[in-house]
Amino acid sequence: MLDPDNKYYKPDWAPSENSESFAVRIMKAEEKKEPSESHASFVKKEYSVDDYVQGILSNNRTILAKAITLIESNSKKHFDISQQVLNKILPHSGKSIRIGISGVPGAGKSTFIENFGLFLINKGFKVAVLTVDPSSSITKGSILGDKTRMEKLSREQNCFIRPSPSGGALGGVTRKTRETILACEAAGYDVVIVETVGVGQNEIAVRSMVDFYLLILVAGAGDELQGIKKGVIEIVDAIMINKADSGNELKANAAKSEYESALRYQQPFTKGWKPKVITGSALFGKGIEDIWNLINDFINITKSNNFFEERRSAQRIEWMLSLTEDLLKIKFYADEEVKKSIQSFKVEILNNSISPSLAAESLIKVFFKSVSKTLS
Ligand SMILES: Nc1nc2c(ncn2[C@@H]2O[C@H](COP(=O)(O)OP(=O)(O)OP(=O)(O)O)[C@@H](O)[C@H]2O)c(=O)[nH]1
Ligand SMILES: [Mg+2]
Repeated sequence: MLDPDNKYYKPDWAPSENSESFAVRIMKAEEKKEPSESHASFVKKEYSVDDYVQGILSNNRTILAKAITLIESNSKKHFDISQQVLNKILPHSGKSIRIGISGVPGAGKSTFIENFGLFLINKGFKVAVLTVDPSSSITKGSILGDKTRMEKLSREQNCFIRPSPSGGALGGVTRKTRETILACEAAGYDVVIVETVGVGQNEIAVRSMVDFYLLILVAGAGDELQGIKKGVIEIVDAIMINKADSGNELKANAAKSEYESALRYQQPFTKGWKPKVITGSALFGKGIEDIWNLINDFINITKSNNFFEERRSAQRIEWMLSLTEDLLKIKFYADEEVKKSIQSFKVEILNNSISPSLAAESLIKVFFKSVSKTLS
């Protein structure tokens, strides 16, 4: 039988006899399907604040992802909704272990996170991975696209992977990542990993939102500090010398000793904890368990000396202050009176008829006056 599934039919003009040998067949068109109820509601539905809150708390991944999209949005309306959602989920956040991971491009961060994440999932944990691309404000995130591949991990039900988009409005990537951490925690993720490429400023930002900070380096990549600013070594809790495999073990061990002695002479960043250096191979799964044991020791020590909570509290306060600064800046530059004055001061400065300091002070006065007018 030519067409057991009845998928094809003969055209009207086909000869009625000898039909099996006639070469032309027409495939039946698929019946047009209406979008299913759930699909339609996914596309169209506007969720209320409570829908978001309930969805997040019950770990509905679709709603969690949509809530993060709101957090990431630069629109004022989305920002307002996301803040209401965050306020409601705040009491349910904070229960995860937050781990920051930095390292130069190609050090093996993603490979490590994939194997480490799978290791944690096997232990029964739920893992969220947020990847921060510092260059995204310049490249609009294009670099990240093909660098976030953690294929095996992303297929796991108990894993949630989310790249952070470019900066934009208030607080930029930092605000978005911090708030995304809170949403993931409220959804029940036990370990939240924040990956960032090491280019200086970002390590400090990531350090300010995590409990444990791991730097991944590779031995024998020329300069021992590999473009990692020296200051970064001062904020680490552990360094993993990666790619200690395929004949690279000796170099890795030498690098380990070097970093150990560098760390010996510096003030530990975390009270009661001496930063550790280990060698490993993210690709072959070496050192994964060591890092997890180390993190557990770290959590035990910092919880028993209270530093864990102290640091989290300090991070929250610091966060409020830095947002206030950002907010002031945004409002300042958006003020019409300020905009006009900046233009006229520019001319005066170029004419040397006012000093930059005096102009700056005057601008602040213009701003305050304008604000008090709008308030009265
Ligand atoms: N031999 C060896 N290769 C590794 C190891 N870890 C990662 N690699 C390889 O190094 C390359 C870069 O690894 P990634 O995990 O993408 O590195 P990354 O630090 O996330 O890189 P960026 O996201 O670009 O900053 C890939 O080809 C990996 O297969 C390792 O332990 N040993
Ligand atoms: Mg990566």
